[in-house]
Amino acid sequence: MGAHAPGLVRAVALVGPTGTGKTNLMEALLIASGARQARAGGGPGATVGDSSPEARARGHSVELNFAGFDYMDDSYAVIDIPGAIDCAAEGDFALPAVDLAVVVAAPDSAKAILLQPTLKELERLNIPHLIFVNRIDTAREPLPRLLEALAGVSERPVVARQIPIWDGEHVTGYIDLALERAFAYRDGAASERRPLGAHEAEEKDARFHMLEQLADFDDELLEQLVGDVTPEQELVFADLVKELNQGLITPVFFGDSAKGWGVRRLLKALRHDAAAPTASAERLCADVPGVYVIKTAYAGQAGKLTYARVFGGPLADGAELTAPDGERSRAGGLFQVQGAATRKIDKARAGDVVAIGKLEHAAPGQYLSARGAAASISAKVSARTPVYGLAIAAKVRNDDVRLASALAKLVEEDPALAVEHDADTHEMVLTGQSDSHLKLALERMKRRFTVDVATAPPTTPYKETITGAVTQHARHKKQTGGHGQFGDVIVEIKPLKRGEGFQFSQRITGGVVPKQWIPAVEQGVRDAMAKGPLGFPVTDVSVALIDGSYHAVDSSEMAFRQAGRLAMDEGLRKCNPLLLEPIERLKIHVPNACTSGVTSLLPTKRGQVLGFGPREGWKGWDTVEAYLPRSERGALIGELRSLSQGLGMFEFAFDHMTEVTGRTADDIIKGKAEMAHA
Ligand SMILES: Nc1nc2c(ncn2[C@@H]2O[C@H](COP(=O)(O)OP(=O)(O)O)[C@@H](O)[C@H]2O)c(=O)[nH]1
Ligand SMILES: [Mg+2]
Repeated sequence: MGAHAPGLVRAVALVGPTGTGKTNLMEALLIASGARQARAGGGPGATVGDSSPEARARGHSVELNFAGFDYMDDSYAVIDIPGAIDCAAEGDFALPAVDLAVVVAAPDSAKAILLQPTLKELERLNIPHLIFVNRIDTAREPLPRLLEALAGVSERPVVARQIPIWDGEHVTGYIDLALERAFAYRDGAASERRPLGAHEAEEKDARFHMLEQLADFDDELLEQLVGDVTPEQELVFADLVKELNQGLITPVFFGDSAKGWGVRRLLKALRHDAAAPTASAERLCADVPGVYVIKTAYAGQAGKLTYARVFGGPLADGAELTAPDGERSRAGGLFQVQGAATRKIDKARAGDVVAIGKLEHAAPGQYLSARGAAASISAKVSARTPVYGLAIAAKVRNDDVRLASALAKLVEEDPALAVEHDADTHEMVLTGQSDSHLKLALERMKRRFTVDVATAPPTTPYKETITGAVTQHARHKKQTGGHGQFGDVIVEIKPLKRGEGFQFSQRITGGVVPKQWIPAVEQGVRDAMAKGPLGFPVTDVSVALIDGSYHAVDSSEMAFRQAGRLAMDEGLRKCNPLLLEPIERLKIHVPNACTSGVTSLLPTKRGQVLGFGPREGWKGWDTVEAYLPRSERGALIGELRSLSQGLGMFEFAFDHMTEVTGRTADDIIKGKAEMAHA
């Protein structure tokens, strides 16, 4: 990058679905601003973004790309946010930092729905955003249809600031509705002004519609329109800027990043329309100087790097920053980031997005205060439900400790990852957004921390119970040399209602089992319930100790525990054991065109649809409520996404255990027995 421009430093996010050309648009902005030379070829590896081995291997972005450029008097920090679900959390934490988001869309009304999750999040966070319809050279449908589709997925009115000019089947230029000027696109260069000519009537209509939309939020403009007064150009521009930044409208621009069409026009929109960083600081309620943390990463030799945006004043290398919990750490190096390249700097300007070295106390979404006392901000990034899990274990046993430390770093870097230790199955389960999300994380871990892991679908925590009752006698008796062992009990074993768990009681009279050993009997009973006759933990059983006997010398705690265990081992087998499986209650959210796909998918997975209706707060979406066996959830997210253009999502919670019988039960029991012998 060249010398710093003297003006504002603004941060802009490029967001939207995968493949709409965000990374390409970042490149085009860098080229159009003169920060970078145009390159022949293109594709992954040729752009500033997507330089990591993981991104290159996949041919699309899998992490945030950072770059910056100067344009006219101002500077811009651009964050290219990938659309893939595999790195969704990174984007979640980046959005609150920016002054403006450019939602990059395909020129296809059928794909407009893909923008909805992004638009919802921008609306929720109240971040000013515009839509850039990219690849306009491939557009084949009339503008009104596209605009209608965009309006269908945006809570705010979408306002076309331009209309495309068609030459037969192809778009060759645009009319700027604010300036009332026509332009012909030129590859890699500024567009060329043309006379409005035959487009005049069309322009007048479209402009009038734009003014009507603006007038919905401006009485002065409304009066002028009603009174047939031609509004001052100044007023129109002022309204466009104000209504964008107040979150009242979402303007729409067109272009083609690969050809460089409309990119200079977009630069001008950033310059004229994007709010100053002070507005974002206000939105975040960041009223002390400091930095908003976008992302943290462990970068080999360099150690921990914190990507953050500077607010409220410049930040010098060595500055002390206070985390929300009051912990302090010092900036150990400041870096300007341009894709894979970093350049050391002494000072970051207010508004800059920089990488900060060795900040021990920093996590995504935090605001670190440069003023000593901890500060808090208003942005609440919502956590993503971990919808997919894999059981993991180090391939080499000696790697266990290194695996734990590598996982801790992975989880810190990617807030959508979590590691759970399943108390029932004793497995370590890595959870996240999808199979590819977890594979990506493990691939990174292998490359950066050289820890290799084996993965498997997580084991379902089945249980078993009984349907019959029995009164069981058991005696543990051993005579080995001097001291013997003697414990003798009679227990009543009965089934409980589903979900009641375990109850133990005793009705011992006359001290036939001495009081001090009754807890040992209960312990023995519990020991046996850890693994019942079918091989699973036993639940929903009541056990009463009703009788027994002891030996003055040989009885002991150990002996009674053993007797309790024996009684259960023998007794449970006589009570018609029954397999139980966990059932979860799901809320599945999909665009309503996919609702019937979901309701017919669920029964094929032994699921039970409880009902469906409109999703709260999401126009055009439904929420399907259902019961689904836990064991079927692993495959659900993949199938759900494939029937919903990747948009489907769900929440789940354990609901109840239910009986499994027949073939399904036989297979599960056989599988467990084979595992035990393996
Ligand atoms: N024809 C055309 N191709 C584009 C355009 N923008 C991006 N592409 C291509 O579309 C593919 C995906 O672009 P990319 O920038 O990686 O998309 P992203 O997933 O949004 O970052 C790449 O092969 C680009 O070269 C465009 O405006 N026109
Ligand atoms: Mg990309």
